[in-house]
Amino acid sequence: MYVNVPLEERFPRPSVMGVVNVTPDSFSDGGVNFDPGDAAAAARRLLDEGAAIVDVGGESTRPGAEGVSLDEELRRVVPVLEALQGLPLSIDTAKSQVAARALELGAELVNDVTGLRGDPELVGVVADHDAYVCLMHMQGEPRTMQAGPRYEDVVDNVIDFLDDRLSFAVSQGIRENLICLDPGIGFGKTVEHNFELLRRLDELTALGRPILVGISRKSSLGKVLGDPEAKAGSTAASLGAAVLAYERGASILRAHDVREHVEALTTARAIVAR
Ligand code: HH2
Repeated sequence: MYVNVPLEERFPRPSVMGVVNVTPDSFSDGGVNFDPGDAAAAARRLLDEGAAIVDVGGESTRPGAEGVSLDEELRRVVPVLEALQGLPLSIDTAKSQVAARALELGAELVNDVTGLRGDPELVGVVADHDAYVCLMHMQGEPRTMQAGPRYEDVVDNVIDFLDDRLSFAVSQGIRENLICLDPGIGFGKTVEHNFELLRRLDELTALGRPILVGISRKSSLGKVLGDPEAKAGSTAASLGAAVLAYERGASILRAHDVREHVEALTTARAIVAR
């Protein structure tokens, strides 16, 4: 057992979380890193480019995605984690056995898009390892979440949800200072819901925990540029959104194009921070 420093010290604002999807079907990099050697090389490159941590995922959560079995998810991510031992890694999973294996192999952070609602064993695994955790908001589940998402007030609803999940995690033995929160851009949300969450991000930071934002390449960015059928957005559009999210309080930006994000956010920080 090791003791982690508070998440806000480990990931000073702004930090970049690089993304490596070991999947055949992720919306932006599906198939590119399905081979474990390619995935490990990609992760090393993202760390060289300045990522504070690399998020390794074996299950796509894009709209419409079907889940994968435990065996298949382990088969995808374990060789990659083994090849990267000793490097700063996060595991993007909702499965307790995948998280446990990743933490044994040295991963620091569990990134659970279900906010600890998917697998009842996961909260205990995170607590036992004293690991960092990201709790994300999602309405519905990936297969159906983009079929007419509705909210009374998207920001108020997301705040209530994240507050509840934060209390739950702490009640189950996870130290509060190891937790970050994520509004879940694109997870059961329209373009306007996503943009309202970013516009009012200061209301989420008032929860008192660092906020992680993942908008990199998401379809809202393609849609706002005029393609209503867009499945992804460009790097330039991602950078515009990331800089704005940082300026409104985001701590960690989850991104595919790490070098560009580090350059943009370093510049933004030099302008904003005194
Ligand atoms: N977005 C994706 C996956 N995991 N985790 C957090 N905390 N926040 C996010 O916004 C987030 C996430 C979706 O992006 P990607 O991993 O590129 O695609 P896919 O789910 O298709 O693998």
